[in-house]
Amino acid sequence: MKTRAAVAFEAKRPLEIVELDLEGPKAGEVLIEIVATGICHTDAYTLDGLDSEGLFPSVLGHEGAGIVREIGAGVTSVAVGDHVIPLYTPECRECKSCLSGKTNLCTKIRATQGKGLMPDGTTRFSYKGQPIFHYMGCSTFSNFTVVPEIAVAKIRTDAPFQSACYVGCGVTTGVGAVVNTAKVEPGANVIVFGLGGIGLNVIQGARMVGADRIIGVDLNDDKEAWGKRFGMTHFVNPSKVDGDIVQHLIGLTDGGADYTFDCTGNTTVMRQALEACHRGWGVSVVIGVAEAGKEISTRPFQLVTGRVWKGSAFGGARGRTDTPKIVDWYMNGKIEIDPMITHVLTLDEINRGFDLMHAGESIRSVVQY
Ligand code: NAD
Ligand code: AHE
Ligand code: ZN
Repeated sequence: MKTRAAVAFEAKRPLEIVELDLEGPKAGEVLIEIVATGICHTDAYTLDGLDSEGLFPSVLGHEGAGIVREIGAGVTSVAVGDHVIPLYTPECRECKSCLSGKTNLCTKIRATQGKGLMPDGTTRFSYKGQPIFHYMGCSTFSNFTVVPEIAVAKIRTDAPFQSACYVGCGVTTGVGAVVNTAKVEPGANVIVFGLGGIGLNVIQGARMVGADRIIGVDLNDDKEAWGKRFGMTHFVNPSKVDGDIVQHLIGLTDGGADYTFDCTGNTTVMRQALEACHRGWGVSVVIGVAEAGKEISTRPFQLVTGRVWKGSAFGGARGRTDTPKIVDWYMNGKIEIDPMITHVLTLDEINRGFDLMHAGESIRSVVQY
């Protein structure tokens, strides 16, 4: 079949809207009509050539929602007509990682997914006879996409696609990092670095679990109002602090935060986030994705004295099990999504979504097909 898609032919070049050829689903695969997709900073990072796993030409996009249009042989967990979210973190429920109960990082198809291929080692997309790579196992910047069954979460049919797509990455990543990874408890002090599409979801997750002080840190003053809208109690712009930002934050939290979250991808900020944690028990969670070649560092004494440095992918959420529950939380009013969707674009306008993100003018842009 044919599908309209925004293709990343090369790094650092705008996406091109073209018609691709798409092979139907093979055994264990599902054809999804994507109805809406968000644009996450990770898509921009890959397009900018900063991802060591980045492949071109490819169809980017990993934050989508849509409808199952066809299933391959042997598919049993979803049916034609189901409303679904494609998952960049699948859940096979039989690999060592899934069975461990200790991680959401299913390993069943990670090797081929990282090479831009389906589990059988081939790609379903092509353009003028040349293969086009998949991206993060999702490729939601195409109106139709094929994904493995273990990477499909079935969601309720009354959830609007425009909001549900954000659960495919940003909402789950931010809220999940609070609930699953850090396990923030009521009354805790929290610092969130970077108040974009992820950081604001960390803030609303912290509010949901009853955190006390929720401090937001961002270089962009416009983010103060955004943070307050979702539960932030204090805002700090590091460029306006006299002296050391870490000491300033430690002063605001009576010796350091119980939990800090990096949502910037900047390795200097990651270090500040760790060092702004309370001696003895503070936990710092790295969510931001750093560019290829970057490394983090701190004095080991920071860890010897009880701070814990950890990371979170997809908010520690088990894709097929937890994603439908997060959609329920949204539908039941436990969390908000709609106000964060600042721009709704057509596929032809997708490059504007990247421009808005880089200019700090959007929280989430969503492409509606
Ligand atoms: P975004 O562009 O919407 O937001 C980033 C925010 O960080 C902006 O408000 C920006 O002003 C702020 N910022 C940038 N540099 C800063 C600095 N030095 N100090 C303070 N604030 C700074 O991006 P997003 O979509 O929210 O994504 C945030 C990060 O999370 C990215 O690195 C993205 O790749 C990553 N991410 C990780 C996961 C995961 O599973 N771990 C999932 C989604 C996104
Ligand atoms: N491919 C990069 C790392 C990219 C990365 O860390 N991706 C996150 C999701 S970001 C979503 O917006 C993730 O879940 N990683 C786990 C995984 O298995 O990819 C690199 O550095 O090579
Ligand atoms: Zn993402």
